[in-house]
Amino acid sequence: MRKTTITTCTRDCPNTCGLVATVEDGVLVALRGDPGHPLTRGAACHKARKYIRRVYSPERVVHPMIRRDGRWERASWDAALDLVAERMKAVCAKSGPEAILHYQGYGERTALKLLNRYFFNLLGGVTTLRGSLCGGAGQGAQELDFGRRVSHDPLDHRNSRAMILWGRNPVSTNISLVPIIKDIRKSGGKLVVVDPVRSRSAALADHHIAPRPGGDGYLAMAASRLILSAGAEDRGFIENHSAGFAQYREILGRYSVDELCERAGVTPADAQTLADILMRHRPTSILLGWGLHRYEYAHHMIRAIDALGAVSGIIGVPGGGVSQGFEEYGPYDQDCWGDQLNPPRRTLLMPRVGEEILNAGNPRIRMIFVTAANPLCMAPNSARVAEAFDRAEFVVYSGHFMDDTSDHADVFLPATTFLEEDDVVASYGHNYVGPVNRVVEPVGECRSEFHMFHALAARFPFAARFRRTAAQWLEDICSPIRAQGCDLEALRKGAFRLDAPMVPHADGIFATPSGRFQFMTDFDPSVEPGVDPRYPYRLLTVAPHGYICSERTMAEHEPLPEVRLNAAEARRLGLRDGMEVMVSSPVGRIRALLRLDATMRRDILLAERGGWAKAGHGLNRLTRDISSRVGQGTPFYETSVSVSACSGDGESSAP
Ligand SMILES: Nc1nc2c(c(=O)[nH]1)N[C@H]1C(S)=C(S)[C@@H](COP(=O)(O)OP(=O)(O)OC[C@H]3O[C@@H](n4cnc5c(=O)[nH]c(N)nc54)[C@H](O)[C@@H]3O)O[C@H]1N2
Ligand SMILES: Nc1nc2c(c(=O)[nH]1)N[C@H]1C(S)=C(S)[C@@H](COP(=O)(O)OP(=O)(O)OC[C@H]3O[C@@H](n4cnc5c(=O)[nH]c(N)nc54)[C@H](O)[C@@H]3O)O[C@H]1N2
Ligand code: SF4
Ligand SMILES: [Mo]
Repeated sequence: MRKTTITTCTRDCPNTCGLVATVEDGVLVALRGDPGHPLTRGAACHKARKYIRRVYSPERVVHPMIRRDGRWERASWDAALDLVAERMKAVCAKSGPEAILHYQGYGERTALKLLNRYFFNLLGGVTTLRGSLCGGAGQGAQELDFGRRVSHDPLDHRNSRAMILWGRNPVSTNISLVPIIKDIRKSGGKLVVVDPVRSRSAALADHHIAPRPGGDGYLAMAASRLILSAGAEDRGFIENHSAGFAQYREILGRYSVDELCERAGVTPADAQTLADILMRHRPTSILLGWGLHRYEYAHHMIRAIDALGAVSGIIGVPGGGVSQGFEEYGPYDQDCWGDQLNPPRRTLLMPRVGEEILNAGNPRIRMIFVTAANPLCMAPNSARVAEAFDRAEFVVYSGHFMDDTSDHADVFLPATTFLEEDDVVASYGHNYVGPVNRVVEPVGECRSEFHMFHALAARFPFAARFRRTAAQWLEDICSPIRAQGCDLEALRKGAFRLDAPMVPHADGIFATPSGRFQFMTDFDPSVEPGVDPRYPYRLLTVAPHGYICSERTMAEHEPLPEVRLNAAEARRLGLRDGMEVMVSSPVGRIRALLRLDATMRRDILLAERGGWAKAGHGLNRLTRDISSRVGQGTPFYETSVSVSACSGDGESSAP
């Protein structure tokens, strides 16, 4: 029997594709793009096809497990949930609910996920996280300039006569932008990629500008100066819709264009190229990526780019804008999180989660419950995170595979994938909300987190307040979507475009205190960290092309992670292609396989994030756990490293 079902990909990816799943005799055999999806239009990435292998992987954990005397044993759901409930009750009775930390990750961000936190709020309100491992800094910076971060609908980029991908690599991370880019170029428009690395997207570009990591603010200021000195700025916008221009201009006046370019690590010709694109290809759209967020002073860069957009007259204009992301939890009834049920509870800063858990007192963190995350691999300074998890008495892990985090857990609750559950998902890359329709029966004994928390709630006095069907809950959670005229039955059949502007700020009104676009007025580069000569290379751990974050299996790992270094730099260090090297940072070190690259900047070491520590990867053993100054983001790239040859015994030796 062959059957097709439409659904939506819920993986941590801004594309949020509409999919068509084909099932034969109850087994998923194909996962393709849904041609009926208005934005993703039948495209889906190679990772979608590969996902079938993940669903049926022999490594997938498909039964609840309890660790006894250090060894995992298969358990029934009743035994696992009884144990979890018993420990929760004991911790709450003795230390209060804030002794429990709920760590909700980015693995799946659907409507029903709101109920995970609702459960913990019914429990009395536990410790949760604040800040972000992903987009915090960019959001915080854009809120300062625009009041709210609102992006152009991706379909509006079709009106662009040029596009600047700034720290973003959609060929790997956001494929539905690729046909739009190709169309812009086909009609004579230009693509500029600003990225220290020659990414796959740079290969599509007319111009690739490679600033030093974190140097983008100066590049943006240089281009802005050039536009101003050509008299090509948008006077009308500046006078009628902005605030702070005089101070911004004063900041620009502190440097010559050459000085700015030098600080950015680019040539004056690069800055001129950027300015020329903005002056001659009106309108140009600027798309900010997440690569820009991972710096302590990310707001210096992002605010300077926003200001460049304002000077060049692309704000509020079709085909223009400085766009970044969308609110994936935005379209739901926020009361369903349940935060209003309790007074405000303790939160821990996500970018420093290891340290924060270790320092939490009164009560200390005694129990950790992880959903859809792999913090032991993906949070910075993972050795510290491991120490923190080991300090907790009891760790519950809901997930798919025996990854780095489950290695520190006491109970493993096997979760379904999106192909085995009914839900609704919005996107952080566009304005459509889509149906998650169950395509196959849950593999083994896997349960959706909704059913997990439902069964767990049944063990508590508040059971009745959770006890409703998923469909009933979705009616409530999605009530704002229903109010926009989309009933859930219609949503099961296809994506719905939320009520969101195609072109934000077209009315020239901003949600800032002045109601105007706010130019940056407090730029002080003296606070930015300098380079420690012992660690001369900036470690960039970027999104891999083949995987999403740490979603892999043990079998999919090469023995060592690859790191890429400029070839001349490697020669200077006496290192050769294919050599095993030791990469050291102020917080840790790892072994890696060295690859040389003749085209790369000399001041970076490039690697792909997401490989597991237990498989010999674990790049976050190197990263520093600090928080961005604005937006509580995680400056993963604020880590500098040294590279040296490995001697056989695991000690590093100077070349
Ligand atoms: N294939 C795949 N797709 C994914 C993911 C994945 O892991 N794999 N992850 C998903 C997630 S969680 C996210 S947040 C998004 C991320 O999506 P993107 O932002 O597109 O991807 P990143 O690799 O995080 O960063 C983009 C680029 O920023 C560059 N960069 C680093 N530092 C700087 C800098 O100082 N200046 C400039 N101009 N550029 C810089 C990097 O070299 C990189 O090429 O992708 C999502 N999609
Ligand atoms: N060094 C370095 N580290 C980084 C970054 C970087 O650029 N460099 N980028 C950061 C970014 S942008 C992000 S978003 C974070 C991601 O950080 P995390 O969210 O902690 O990590 P993921 O690898 O996405 O792990 C998500 C897990 O959830 C599982 N999962 C998926 N759906 C479900 C579900 O419904 N229920 C349950 N229980 N599990 C599910 C997946 O199988 C996967 O194991 O990592 C950050 N870490
Ligand atoms: S991973 Fe991203 S691009 Fe691939 S199918 Fe899912 S949403 Fe689409
Ligand atoms: Mo992310």
